[in-house]
Amino acid sequence: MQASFSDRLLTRLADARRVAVLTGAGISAESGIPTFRDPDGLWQRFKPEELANVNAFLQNPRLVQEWYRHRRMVAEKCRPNPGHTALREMEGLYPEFTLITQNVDNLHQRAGSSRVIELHGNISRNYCIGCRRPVMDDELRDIREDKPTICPACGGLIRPDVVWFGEMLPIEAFTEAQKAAERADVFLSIGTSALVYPAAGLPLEARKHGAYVAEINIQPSSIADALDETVEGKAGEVLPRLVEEIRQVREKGIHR
Ligand code: BJW
Repeated sequence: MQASFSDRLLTRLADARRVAVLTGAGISAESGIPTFRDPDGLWQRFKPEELANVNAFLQNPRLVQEWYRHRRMVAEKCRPNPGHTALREMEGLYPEFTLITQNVDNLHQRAGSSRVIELHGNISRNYCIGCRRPVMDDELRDIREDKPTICPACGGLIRPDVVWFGEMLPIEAFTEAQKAAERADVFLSIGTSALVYPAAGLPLEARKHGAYVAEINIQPSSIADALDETVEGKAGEVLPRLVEEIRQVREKGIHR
């Protein structure tokens, strides 16, 4: 069954000048990238405490590097889906449109979204924990199968440029995301379980500051009760229809 949009959501989106969007792993699920917490998600097979924190990395850098290398390869082979494309199109509908993502997979950028605020980093980048220098993939050619990858310049361990549990989010990115949430007329939270903070607090902040806040998810998230509405459905199906309907409402001047 196709999800339908409330009159309020369509009217608010048709009239809005400032729209902010937060995306999570669910938007990339239809591209073939597993989410974290769904039944077939990454955390069913690998525990976050084993792979997504700095102590795990220091204890077994080779395992963590290998896991991220594998995920990087998967992400590179996947393609943006109609959900990513619809958000790129949505950007053109508003004078102020802010796309905030928790995803590290680069798919919004590859879909052509012009500015993406990355809260949890990007799996395609690495840096050295010794000299903090960004390390490019082509510098990592001499990878030894049995040894952790180290910095060609200083010998420090190379880690993915992502945010693990217990680490601060990039301050500039988070500040921008907060500002966008506070200013938004409409805030959309898409494909996220809203379990991980501080990102999960953004829709709540937006609502506190007067935005109409809707989520798009295959099931209500952990914060659904605190939002204005949940549109149940797959992001890759719901978002293209939403963009189309916003255009129609505007063209016909129908404010239902
Ligand atoms: C579909 C769909 C389809 C499926 N269409 N939908 C306040 C309260 C409690 C705890 C804390 C708090 N503040 C901070 C914390 C601690 C912690 C935290 O939040 N813990 C909770 C888990 C309890 N947060 C942190 O540690 C953060 N740092 C921080 O706060 O710094 C300050 C500090 C410093 C020092 C000490 C203490 C504090 C950092 C969080 C970093 C998160 N990192 C990860 C890994 C990134 C790297 C990697 O990719 O490996 O980020 S964890 C993982 O979860 C990843 C994701 O970005 C993040 C969110 O997951 P997401 O995107 O929501 O995915 P899922 O799988 O959970 O959900 C998918 C959703 O999609 C589901 O709802 C589906 O239904 C839906 N879906 N298919 C639409 N087709």
